[in-house]
Amino acid sequence: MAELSRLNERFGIRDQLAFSKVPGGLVVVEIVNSLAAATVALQGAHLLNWIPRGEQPVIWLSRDARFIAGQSIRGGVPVCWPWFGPHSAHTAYPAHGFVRTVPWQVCETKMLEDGATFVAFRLLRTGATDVFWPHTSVLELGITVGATLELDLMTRNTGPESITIGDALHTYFAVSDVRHIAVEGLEGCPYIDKLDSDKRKQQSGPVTFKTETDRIYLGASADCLINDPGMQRRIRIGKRGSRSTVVWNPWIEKAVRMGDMGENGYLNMVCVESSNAADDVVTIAPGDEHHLWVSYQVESL
Ligand code: TA6
Repeated sequence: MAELSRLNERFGIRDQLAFSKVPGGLVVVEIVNSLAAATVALQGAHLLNWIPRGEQPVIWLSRDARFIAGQSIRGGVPVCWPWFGPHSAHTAYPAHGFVRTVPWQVCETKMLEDGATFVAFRLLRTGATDVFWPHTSVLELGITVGATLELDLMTRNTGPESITIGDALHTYFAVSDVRHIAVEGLEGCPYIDKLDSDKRKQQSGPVTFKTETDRIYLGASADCLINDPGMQRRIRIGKRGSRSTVVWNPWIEKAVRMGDMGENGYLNMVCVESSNAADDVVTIAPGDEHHLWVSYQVESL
């Protein structure tokens, strides 16, 4: 309780931003302003939902998501850092890095002039995190909740040597029916097919979904559009500081094996992940910083 009162006293914004606990005990920050509503868990600085006013939810969260300390939450926007996918050398290390299952601290909250709300989180460095990442660096995530949602993942290298990172905003978007959507913006891009022995292929036309899909698009810096006729909308994904885009849907069998996707949950989500993965990892010189920035916006079809 003391933690919540301390957070609300220091960072709360009357009628706009407040801290609470969800069943399972994780602390979340809930934001409601004139433009939108959102919830973020302090574990992993993990955005769980975003609903622009007058719109259907844009971010998908599994009905069977578990909110347990130390476990990743199915849905929302998990932050993958400082590697994407399996670790290249240590097979026992967690997939997608370690920061999505550890606590972050709140470092700033503010109301913006246009009515949006800003909240910033910083990764809490501990002995446990040093095991996975023995470098001195600062990791922060800034989130702006408004009619547009913006996320800015900042890595600052405060150490004496260059560091190389892979990162991703592993966003689960809500869709009416994944079998009837199309993702534009990746036409002509090379990709690694994770379901076909990492074979390298080239995208022709928009991406559509008829089966399990798991691809890393390389050198993909353009905006993407998720066209969803069933919801009569498209979601525009703008980005900077990201050279890869990962596209994923587990389909039926993998979803059942995962156990936390919810019945037929795979039909209502698609991951389009702005990232720096595989060939596109980023090297940051001492004193420098890197920003992986995204913006999400809903447009009518
Ligand atoms: O981003 C796609 C992916 O790498 C898939 O291979 C799939 O495993 C997914 O991430 C989910 O990973 P998770 O570790 O959250 O179960």
